[in-house]
Amino acid sequence: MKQFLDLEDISNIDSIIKSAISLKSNPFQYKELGKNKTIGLLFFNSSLRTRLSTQKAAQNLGMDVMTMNLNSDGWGLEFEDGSVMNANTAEHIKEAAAVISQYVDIIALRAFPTLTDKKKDEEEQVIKSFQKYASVPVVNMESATAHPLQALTDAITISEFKLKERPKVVLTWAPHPRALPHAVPNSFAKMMQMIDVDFVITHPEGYELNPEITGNTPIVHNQEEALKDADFVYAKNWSSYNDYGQIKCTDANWMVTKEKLQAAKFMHCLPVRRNVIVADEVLDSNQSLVIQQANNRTYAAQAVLKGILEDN
Ligand code: SN0
Repeated sequence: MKQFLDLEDISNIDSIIKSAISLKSNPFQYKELGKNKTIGLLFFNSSLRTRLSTQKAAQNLGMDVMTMNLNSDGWGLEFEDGSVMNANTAEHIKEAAAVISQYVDIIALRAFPTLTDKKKDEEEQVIKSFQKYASVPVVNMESATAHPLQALTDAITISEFKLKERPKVVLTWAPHPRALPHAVPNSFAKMMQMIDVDFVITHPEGYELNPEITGNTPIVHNQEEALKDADFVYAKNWSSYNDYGQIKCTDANWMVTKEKLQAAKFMHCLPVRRNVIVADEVLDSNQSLVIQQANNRTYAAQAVLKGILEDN
């Protein structure tokens, strides 16, 4: 694997899932692979799982890790070409990416969307600029429109817990007090179309995701109907895509409850707002997979970093 900007960088989904599961059973088998190599984890936004699991994944491969919160600790970065930098930005991405590339062998990056400027968010300016001006591979730790490490984690988790060859997986929108990105549902929807599952999306009207991403996936506006006979229910809030970044629905009836879940397993990428997205009774039951899912973040990242170390 040359880089990991999005799911398209995975050449064989089954083999990377197998690789992650093998790493999970024997995490230190490639401890020599990353010896004397360094990964730089660069964050423009908050993180708990991504930061710790990617660090752990790199350490399991014998790598050294440097982490920096670019927003709070770095210079204000300029991304526009040719700009006259006489305002708030002190350093251009051209220098920053070239300099960081001399200190690390892999750059991993988190940069959330503005949720106000759709065109800019879809251009993926931050991660694309790092890719353009860095001389080392770039890994996406959640960009404006994609969270491929989470989606790989989710595919691993479904393959571990499925009880039938082709389980029914439902992605349900759920309420949230803040406007959230589309990255997680985008990547989850893309991934579910790459593996063998019966995939359905349910959300209130006005919450259609980018149709280029959802493709032929059935979209059902009646949540109860969508959840019928589900094996896995994946809850996630996202803001409106068409009315970009707006909150169109606050209907608490979209929260996932035990009654709605029936026999299905519950999944969420975390962090999750209890009793807003999902009821305590679900998270506190053995139908919830959220903790096991978070554990798989390490092995998804480790499989990706192993692939990058091997091919660079
Ligand atoms: C992020 C998101 O993309 O939805 C990260 C998920 C991995 N989630 C949030 O920003 C939630 C923040 C909140 O206030 O609950």
